[in-house]
Amino acid sequence: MDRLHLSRLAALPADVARPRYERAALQAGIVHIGVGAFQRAHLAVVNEAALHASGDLRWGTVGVSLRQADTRDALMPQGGLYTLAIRDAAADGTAGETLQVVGNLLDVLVAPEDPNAVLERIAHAHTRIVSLTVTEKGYHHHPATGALRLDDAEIVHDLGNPNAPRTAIGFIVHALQLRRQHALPPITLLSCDNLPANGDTLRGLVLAFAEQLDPTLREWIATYCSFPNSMVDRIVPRTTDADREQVSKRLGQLDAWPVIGEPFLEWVVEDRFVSGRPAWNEGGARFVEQAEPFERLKLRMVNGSHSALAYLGAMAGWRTVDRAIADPALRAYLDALLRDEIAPTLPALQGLDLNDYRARLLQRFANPALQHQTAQIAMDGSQKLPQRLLGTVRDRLSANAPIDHLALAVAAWLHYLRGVDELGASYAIQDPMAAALAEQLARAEKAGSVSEGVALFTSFAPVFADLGNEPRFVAAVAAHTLSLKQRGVLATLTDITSSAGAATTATLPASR
Ligand code: CS2
Repeated sequence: MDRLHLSRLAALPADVARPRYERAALQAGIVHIGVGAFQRAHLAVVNEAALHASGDLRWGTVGVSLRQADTRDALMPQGGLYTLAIRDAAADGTAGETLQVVGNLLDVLVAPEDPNAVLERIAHAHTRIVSLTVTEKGYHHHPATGALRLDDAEIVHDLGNPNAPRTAIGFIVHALQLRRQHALPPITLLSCDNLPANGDTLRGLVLAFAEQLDPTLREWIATYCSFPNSMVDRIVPRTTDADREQVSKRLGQLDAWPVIGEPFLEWVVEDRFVSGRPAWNEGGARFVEQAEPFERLKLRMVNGSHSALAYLGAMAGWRTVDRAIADPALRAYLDALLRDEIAPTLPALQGLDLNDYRARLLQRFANPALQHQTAQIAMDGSQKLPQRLLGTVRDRLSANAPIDHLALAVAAWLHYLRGVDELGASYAIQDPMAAALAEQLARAEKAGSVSEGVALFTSFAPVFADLGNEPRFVAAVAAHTLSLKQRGVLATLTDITSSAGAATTATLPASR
């Protein structure tokens, strides 16, 4: 089979969408750090629509991989082209799929192979935006406070190695130094990760790093560069070999790394771009003055419930999100969590009906065509829980409101950290704090009672900060931890949903 390539676009089936702008004239105005499946299924597609609608060819993308060469090796033989497969299922269960070949990725740089090429690209005259999807742990910050971890080995390395940094923060700051030295215009640094106030957080980290190097550089960045906050939303499961085969078969050309996504897409961005921006509104992005309320909505509703589902689902032996949510007790629990404990902590947003948002979200999770693995969402819990669940817990505690469902999600994380599910299958804990968490868990398990153990575990400040001192929180997590240990996920879910009076849970949960 021929490889997907610009020279073969005309041979693609008629129903496959493809670039219609003059690809050869596209400049690289955007450098994207963390060119993984999410960026390719979200930002890049919105950017593609902007290119089609505006014809402004300044906005091609150069991707940067901070660790591995696999994306570059898969995509560059295809001239940077790849396919996005949008998958959904009709009411009768038959899966539907639409394909689009995306063309605005011009190059992929592999940072460890040639860090200087990355620095030069960011410090290039054509570069106007550096966007990031490096996941929560890619920021090397304290998850509970957002402060830069100056004791982090990679950050220490990057402070001392201006020509060969390893982290996104290191590359950005050293490259901004070059831009300043070369008297190039400032740029916009756009975080698109699932962090609260992601732009402000990135700004704080970049300035803290720059301060260590050169306070005048810090000043230059603070004065001239911008860091818009943004909310991104689209479920993008990891691509499998079966996906590669299926997409290539439909294309009639081999695509070594297509990406898969759901139909839903949201992007809300603060309109603060110091050197211009693409017409992303043409691809569905919404430019606003303040993104914080949208971020909070998304992190708490989508990601909070996603993590709760992932830990409970993984422990019960449900490997995919759609399988987990097909269980009536789990679905009733998530519904109640969203409606009764998360939604009341959110500010009113004009034009937004939280009931519709919740119903649509549960429908998104039920999409059987995505095969989104619970294990994928379960990873990196230490980096995710603070903004997904613990901020909500804090707000509920100060309002003296119930936290029972939220506490079950936290207990499910503890339960998951044991490393063996209820069917006896063991798995590795993937988390940058895995060693510290394992130590904390071992100490907790040696405690005299489950309550004392949970009190010990929740004293782990990098994740829980002050929450370990909240007796109501600790007691609620302990009660659920005990139930999960003794009776398992299904019985615990049935208890919580029936005690909350949820009418929908009269039926017994289906078998796994
Ligand atoms: C998920 C997110 O992997 C995870 O932790 O919760 O990637 C989620 O699918 C996206 O944020 C949805 O926009």
